[in-house]
Amino acid sequence: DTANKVILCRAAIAWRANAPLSIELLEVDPPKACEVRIKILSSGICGTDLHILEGRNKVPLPAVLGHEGAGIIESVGEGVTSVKPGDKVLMLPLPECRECCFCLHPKGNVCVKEDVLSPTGLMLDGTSRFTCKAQKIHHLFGTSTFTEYTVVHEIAVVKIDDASPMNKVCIISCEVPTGFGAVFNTAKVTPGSTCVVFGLGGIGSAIVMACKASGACRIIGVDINEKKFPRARALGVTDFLNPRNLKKPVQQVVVEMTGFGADFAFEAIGLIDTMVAALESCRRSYGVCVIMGVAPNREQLSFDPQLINSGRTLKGGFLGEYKSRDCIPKLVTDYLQKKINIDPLITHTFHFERINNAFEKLGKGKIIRCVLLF
Ligand code: CXF
Ligand code: ZN
Repeated sequence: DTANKVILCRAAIAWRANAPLSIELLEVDPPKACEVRIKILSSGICGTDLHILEGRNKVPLPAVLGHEGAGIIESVGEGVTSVKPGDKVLMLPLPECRECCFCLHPKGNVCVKEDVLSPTGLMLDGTSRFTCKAQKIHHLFGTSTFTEYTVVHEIAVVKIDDASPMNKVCIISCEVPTGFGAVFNTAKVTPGSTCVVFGLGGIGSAIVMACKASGACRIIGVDINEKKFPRARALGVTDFLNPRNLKKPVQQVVVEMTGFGADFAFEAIGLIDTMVAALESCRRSYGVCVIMGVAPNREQLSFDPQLINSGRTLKGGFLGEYKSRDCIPKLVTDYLQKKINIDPLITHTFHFERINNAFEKLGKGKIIRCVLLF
């Protein structure tokens, strides 16, 4: 029985950016009031984790990274009512307190208790539950999944169906809602439309699948890595553009291919230039551009305001604008009932201990989405 005791387990610690993670023994404190401790069974590696490790997006370090996790509740702190030990759960990088103005708004999902916009790497009481080598270790986005055990707030965890395959559903913590929600909730892609997707990684792949499911008749995929093209074609991409092989800017080519531009454009990379290219790729009057990539810290987006004056809409939204606790269990049941398919979104599976290997391959574009198994 481990309840109320410190758990000593293996975790991948990011001591600093631009260095491999180190697998260390981590002390994980018991959950305080309104918190839960989880035994992690699987975790996806998201592009955001890579961007943090590369130092492109800053969070407080040292930290346990990872924000796509599936596991089982080990113990709960005082006052926890929505989950109990033994429950299968997903961890949520955006919490849902159900009390703040954003949670109470019918469309809001960026809860005031989030730790994404200006990350502190701490629990809501300003402390950490992780210690390694007598040093306090930070959390990430209130999740931290690259560890055998983690502690999260009750508002950042949700029970999922007992029949959930735990080696797969972890990607429903971020990749799946981010990609599907960009299409279904933010853009609202319509049948017969033309879409362009910048970046054919994990999020871009999910966007392509959702565009196809929405009845888009043409899906233009843009990526500088041509090795991603055959797989993207199988998911629904009809036309490919490698900007490095073009004599003109890619947005100009998209406009020429489509007459006036795409109906819907998606940016799933996180670069300023591709954000502007996506906006310029969509048509005037009613084109919608959705930015899902997260730009490097402190960079500014600038573009000709006439793009907006002439009727384009520029949008974005964390986690595909899904309210996390309300909607993520439903995505899991939709998967179990075969209403949505997520299997093609997992390209590799690695044992947790091989996490550095997975990051190295992800950095080189050799992996789309890897699931770590514990
Ligand atoms: C992150 C950052 C914003 C909240 C969800 C997780 N998005 C994509 O990786
Ligand atoms: Zn993510």
